[in-house]
Amino acid sequence: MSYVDEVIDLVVKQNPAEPEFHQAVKEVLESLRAVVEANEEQYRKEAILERIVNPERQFKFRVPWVDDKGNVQVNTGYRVQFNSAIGPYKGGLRLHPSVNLGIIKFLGFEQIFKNSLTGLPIGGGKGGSDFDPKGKSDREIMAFCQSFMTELCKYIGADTDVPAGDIGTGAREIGYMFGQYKRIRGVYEGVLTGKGLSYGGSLARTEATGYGLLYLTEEMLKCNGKDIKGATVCVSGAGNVAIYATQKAQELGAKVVTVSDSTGWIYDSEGIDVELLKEVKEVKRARLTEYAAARPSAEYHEGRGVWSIKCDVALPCATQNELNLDDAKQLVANGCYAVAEGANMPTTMDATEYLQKNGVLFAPGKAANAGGVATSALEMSQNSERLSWTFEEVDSKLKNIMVNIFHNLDDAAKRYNAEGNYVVGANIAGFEKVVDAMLAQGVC
Ligand code: NDP
Ligand code: 2IT
Repeated sequence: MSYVDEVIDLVVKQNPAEPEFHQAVKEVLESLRAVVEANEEQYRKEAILERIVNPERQFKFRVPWVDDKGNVQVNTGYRVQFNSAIGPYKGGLRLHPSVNLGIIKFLGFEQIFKNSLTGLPIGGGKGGSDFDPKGKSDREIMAFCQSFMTELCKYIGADTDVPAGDIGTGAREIGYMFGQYKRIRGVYEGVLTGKGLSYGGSLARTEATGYGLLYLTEEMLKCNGKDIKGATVCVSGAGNVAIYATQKAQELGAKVVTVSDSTGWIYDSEGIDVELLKEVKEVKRARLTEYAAARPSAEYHEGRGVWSIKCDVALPCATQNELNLDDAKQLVANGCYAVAEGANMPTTMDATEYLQKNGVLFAPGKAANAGGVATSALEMSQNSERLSWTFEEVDSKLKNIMVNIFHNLDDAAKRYNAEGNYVVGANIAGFEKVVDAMLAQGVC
């Protein structure tokens, strides 16, 4: 059996009931076959693959907090410190009822390669909790965040592990967590990114994931003889990534006709009104029905259905496995020619293969959504030098990073005879740097 297959089997055996983690490992290792075969003897001897699929450390902890009725609620918190070969652990905190160890491990594993692709010195980590922020008062959110950080603060630090936002964790939650860290540890340092601008946050971090997605998509289209200008785009999600992806797509001359949330989706024939979407989602924290109520050109539909709308470019920006084989067939039948993942692993493996086989340009999340974490690393730099850069400075660095990422994947795919396969390119380019650092640092 090949080394890759042996390690995939081992991961499935050693991590039962963690299907998303298995999926992420399979996707990465399948892409690395050619590299692993070329270095098999050394990698086996050094147990490179066994090491890379095992987190360096993982924490699971109790998070008790008091709700508005005076009752104690208990959630579970996680932080997985996956790989520190190229820098301190870096990655977001997800607050969603679906969170479990397997979800955090899949996200942490992806983060290793994503962070490597940014070209910046950040290792891979991820955390979160099964806490559901929906319907909670501000005081309840604060109570949860303070309790969560009371435990998490023992394991993180500006040079150790620097968490940030993800699903359910935005500026409000980061603020409460930062305050609690400072209070317990007594240090004012860049221990979290995505902070508010008044206490060490970076301009353009809020926009960075969505903007970065469009910078990479624009470059991918350009290099394949297409143009984002004039394209019809379907976006899923209506959170941080989806909102700023929509905004940048429209700035670049595309028309975004859909967004979605966990209960339904919008088709807006006139193009999504981003200011209205921000008002509904960022300010009121309301459902998309409110968007439809305020906008005559918008239709609201219950359930899922974004990928049934005819488009040139599809940008899944909500959550994992939200674009399946049937959706991929529909996109291809409707003439879609590019898919770029704003979310982490939103496309199932069979859907990805179908899209690629049918000539659809496919940019995987670990490359396409790397603008968020890259700008987090720029926030860390600003915190270290105790300076703040202008919006234009951060945004132009972000754009350069995304264009470079695209060319790195493109080159890596070509080097291994997989031209145009950006999944293979991203995994190889991300892996090479991490492995080089791991080998240099000896057995650790
Ligand atoms: P938000 O919490 O801001 O928004 C998430 C959006 O996706 C919401 O519209 C939410 O609907 C929807 N959603 C979440 N879970 C589900 C689900 N199970 N089924 C259907 N819809 C769902 O998160 P972000 O925008 O920050 O994150 C979106 C994706 O992008 C995630 O995969 C995240 O890991 C990834 N990502 C985020 C980065 C960042 O910087 N924030 C960086 C890189 C990747 P509702 O409003 O109903 O909850
Ligand atoms: O998935 C991701 O890359 C994020 N949620 C952002 C992580 C970060 O540290 O900014």
